[in-house]
Amino acid sequence: MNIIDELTWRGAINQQTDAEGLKKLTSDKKISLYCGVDPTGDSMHIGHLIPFMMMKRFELMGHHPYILIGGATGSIGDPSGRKTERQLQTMEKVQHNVKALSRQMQRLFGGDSNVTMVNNYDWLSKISLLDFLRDYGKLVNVNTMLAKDIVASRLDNGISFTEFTYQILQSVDFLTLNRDHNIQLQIGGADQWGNITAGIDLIHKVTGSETEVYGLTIPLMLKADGTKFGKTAGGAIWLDAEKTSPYEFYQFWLNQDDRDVIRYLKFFTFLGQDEIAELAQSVEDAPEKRVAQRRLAEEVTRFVHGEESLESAQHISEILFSGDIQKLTVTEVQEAFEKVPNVTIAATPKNIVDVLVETEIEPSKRQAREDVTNGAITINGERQTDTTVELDPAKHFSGKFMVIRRGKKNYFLARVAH
Ligand code: 629
Repeated sequence: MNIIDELTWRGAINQQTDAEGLKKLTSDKKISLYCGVDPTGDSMHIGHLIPFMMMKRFELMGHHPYILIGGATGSIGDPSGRKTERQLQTMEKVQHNVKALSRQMQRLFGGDSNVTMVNNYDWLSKISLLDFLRDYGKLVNVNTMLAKDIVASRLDNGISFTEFTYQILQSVDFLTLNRDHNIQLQIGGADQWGNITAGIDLIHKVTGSETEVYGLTIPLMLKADGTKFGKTAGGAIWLDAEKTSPYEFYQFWLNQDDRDVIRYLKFFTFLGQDEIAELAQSVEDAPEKRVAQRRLAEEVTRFVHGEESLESAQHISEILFSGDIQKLTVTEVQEAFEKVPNVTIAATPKNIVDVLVETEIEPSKRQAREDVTNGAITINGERQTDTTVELDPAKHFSGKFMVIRRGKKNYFLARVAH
């Protein structure tokens, strides 16, 4: 199958500068292509994953992807998708983020694959202001720049000259990569259309209109319920395990709506057409089994965090479902209850009612006694109905934690003070 057919059935194509030409080119030969990311943070989130997963698909079909880290553009800031001017980051911060992102990219898409990483600081930082204005500025028309959606939408509130210039920088990248590495295609999310087409214009002006270069964008990921994709109450879903634990990451995918899960399988996994068709059938026939969601969560978690973290995320999920908390390891307890309210308790044994009141899990002794008697309180997975029981924090989880549950769902992680 041709890569463009592959992307088409995945629903991954939004716009192309020349659909017929690109299909022919990619059928005739193996090409080099690129997609960039700016170091605005020290980790990517799942939204970033989309174009890079698509690049990986090009690679699987023998093409050569280049990942560009925007050490230079990241110090300017892309106005795309933003209503207001960005705050400049310090150069130190940019460099720190370049390192962190490069490491993350290398782990996800590097290894022994045929992917090349480049940093546009290597060439953009060397251009003098006069050269910039003479070699490139002279070739771009301000009227055309103003007409780009991104810029046009900012004219009411204003846009600085710095951000306005961003599209020229990204254009110089495409030109440089085309010249030096024969890169013929740039891909990106739908918000990158203006920057990508600006690059193609510049290449044609500098090297001649016969230079064969293409642009392709991927649709913005939407959710069936109209809320923003990739965001939860707790914020973005990050690829860095320190920011979003593998367990939380796994749960995020597991909890997707039946109406969305198949689209996500097409975007975020390498499963083929037949397998995804079977999973689509399972959503139709037995949605309550959530086979598709489980497969999605498994595939994406394995890709981003590796087999071991996947297994631990699955283990935590099973145990929380069964309620058999004591089977969790100390590190699993931390991961499982990272986002629940934390309280502190003393290391010495203490009466259950006192613990509940002192930790403010219960507002009063009366309420605490009532909840214990009614069986609403479990300690480390064991229901406690005796209001005179002494709780010994040393008993489980190496004396580090005690997991307290009130009612069906309210978990508290009690950290034992030492
Ligand atoms: C220099 C910089 C280039 C080519 C691209 C770039 C970065 C680009 C950008 N991309 C977004 C980002 O960095 O801002 N100007 O956060 C982001 N991208 C992935 C997808 C995107 C896009 O990294 O393209 O659409 C998100 O899905 O917003 O020579």
